[in-house]
Amino acid sequence: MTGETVISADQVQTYRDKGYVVVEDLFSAEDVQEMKTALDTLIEGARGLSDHTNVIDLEPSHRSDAPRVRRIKEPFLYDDVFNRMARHPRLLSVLTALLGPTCRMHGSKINLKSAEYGSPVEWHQDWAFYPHTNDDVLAVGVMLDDMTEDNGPMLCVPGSHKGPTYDHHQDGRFVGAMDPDDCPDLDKAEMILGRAGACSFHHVRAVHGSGQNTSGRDRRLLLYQVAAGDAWDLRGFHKAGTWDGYAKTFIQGEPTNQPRLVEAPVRLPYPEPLKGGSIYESQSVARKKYFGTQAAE
Ligand SMILES: O=C(O)CCC(=O)C(=O)O
Repeated sequence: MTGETVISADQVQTYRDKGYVVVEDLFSAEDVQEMKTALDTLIEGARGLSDHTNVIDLEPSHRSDAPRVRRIKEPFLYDDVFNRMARHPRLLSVLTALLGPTCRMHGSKINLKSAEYGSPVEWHQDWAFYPHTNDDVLAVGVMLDDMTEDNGPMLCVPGSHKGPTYDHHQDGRFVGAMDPDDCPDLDKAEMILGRAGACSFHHVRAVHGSGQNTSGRDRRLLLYQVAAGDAWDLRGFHKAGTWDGYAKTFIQGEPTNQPRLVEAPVRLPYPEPLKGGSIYESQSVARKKYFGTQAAE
């Protein structure tokens, strides 16, 4: 630990009240460049692909000779820089303030949201995907580019983390998106903005989404899903497989077999989605869309 204060008491209160907060300059320009270089290498794997893989999720307008990537899945498995950055002392200092001294990273992804065509993400709550025994669970959004008003910034509904868990099902199957008419407060959503190197922290129950990027500038966002060490995934070990695999997901502190339980409204993401692989694929079959999509050239 550096011992320095990375997040102020006011910012912690903002997170508690609104369900999200942005911390500027969490990563240095050198850190961001290192992550972008690793990302460029991962993206090269899309050339020649005709379908999504376990690593790469493709934009609808992708062509094998003109690759367009929507998401890199679990980047920390493929380049150690994403592991190191998840354990960066400045990030751990913020996670300690928001979640406590014991935390585990249970997932990670990079949403590319490329200039001119980067796909929208429909309104949802992460809690609908991975409910836990308590809701000290959040997503860190590491801004690899400036996130501005016009490049498809993340939008969050203030206070929604204290509200209901919305239905993310359609025709009895999990679809990974809410019916936008169910939430009366979408018009109160705020843009999550910041410079490259800033991080957003959004609560697992916060209602959020983002529009298409029709601007001329990329909006690459690395997301780390982090849970307090005593928050147990209600789906069980899930990807971790075994206790040893689970223990390896801890980025600070040690695992416990005595999870903390709190009262919170839960809906499980079952029956499984008709289309799996990524949130984009699951949401693609949702009939009611909120965010428009312009056909990409
Ligand atoms: O990239 C975004 O704007 C939204 C991210 C998100 O909510 C997700 O990928 O689950």
